[in-house]
Amino acid sequence: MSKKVIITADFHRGVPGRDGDINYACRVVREYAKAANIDVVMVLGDLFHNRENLAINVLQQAVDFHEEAAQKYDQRWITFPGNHDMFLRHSWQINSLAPMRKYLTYIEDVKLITIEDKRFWVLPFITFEKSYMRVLRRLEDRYEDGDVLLTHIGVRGASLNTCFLLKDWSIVNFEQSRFKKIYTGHFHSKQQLGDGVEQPAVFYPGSLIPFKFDEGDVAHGFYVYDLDTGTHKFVNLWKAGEKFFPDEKAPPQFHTFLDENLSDKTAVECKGNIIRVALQRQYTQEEKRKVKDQLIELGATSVRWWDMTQRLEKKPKEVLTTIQPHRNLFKSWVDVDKKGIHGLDLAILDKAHDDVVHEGDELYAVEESEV
Ligand SMILES: [Mn+2]
Repeated sequence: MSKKVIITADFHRGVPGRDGDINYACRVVREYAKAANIDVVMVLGDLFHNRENLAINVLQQAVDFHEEAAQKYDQRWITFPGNHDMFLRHSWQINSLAPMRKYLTYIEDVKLITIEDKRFWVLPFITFEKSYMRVLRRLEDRYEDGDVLLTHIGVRGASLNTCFLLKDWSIVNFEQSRFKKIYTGHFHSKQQLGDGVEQPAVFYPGSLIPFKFDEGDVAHGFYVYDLDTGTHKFVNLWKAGEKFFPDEKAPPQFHTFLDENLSDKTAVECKGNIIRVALQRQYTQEEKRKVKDQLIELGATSVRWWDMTQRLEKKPKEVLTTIQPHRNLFKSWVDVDKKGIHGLDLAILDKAHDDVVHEGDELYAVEESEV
């Protein structure tokens, strides 16, 4: 049997409201590796989400996970800084991976690693694209036939998101590169650039799970790379998850449905997922309610609206970096109503509280603008 490694990226531990989903996804990778006798997992940057601070629960969950992967599963997880792991824009010196170094192999600089005679160059994220290209050229002086590059960068021509298929304007490209195969993190939708014959092939495994509609409607998962053949296959996270954790709730997919296609939708696309409906005309509240009921009936966990009649450029909404969890939004009302004379129904208020907080968590989880 030939030797394999897993190549994955962009876990973004710490995205608000998604701790459970991210950990589920990581556990799927770990379980898959165990079942397939794979003992090396390479994470192409952005293990953590927040550049400035790391919540204690997020750090502990990551430590627990990787300690277990190392000790109980005997797996070696290797990672290096993506832009989200870097505290400083132009240095790898301070980053969120350093505290993890006892639990995973953390590569803090440009480095060559060899696994079973296969050579992988690691090139962490570099903010200035010109600098990135300079470092790449220098690194290529030491290129040997068959070397593979592992990195974290936005490559020219790659798709920033699935909804608009906007192309990246970056100057970073591998058209003249000596590397034939490049695996990179950063963009969250799985994609390939270049055919690997005429031009080098660049592969994005994509984020383990989607975090917003821009990353929805496409498969998410990881690559299983064969060290002997130099080829890989893609493993769909939800399919693998179903196999290893059949009783657990999987992370939601983000789907965008065009209003005219709603009648074709079934539970297969809706169940457990977050749905956005693109509206091509004005809808009454009553009509929206009916659409929402239909989708909820099919198992959607949340329904959003996207007004296509006003597709003007909107300013991106301000991104909040810290969100305080609310224990009870309506507590102050109840506190004031000491004698219970206003007929406040605690059960209804608690339900309302849960709905509002859930909605908020999802909204802010999907509006982080930095990739
Ligand atoms: Mn990134």
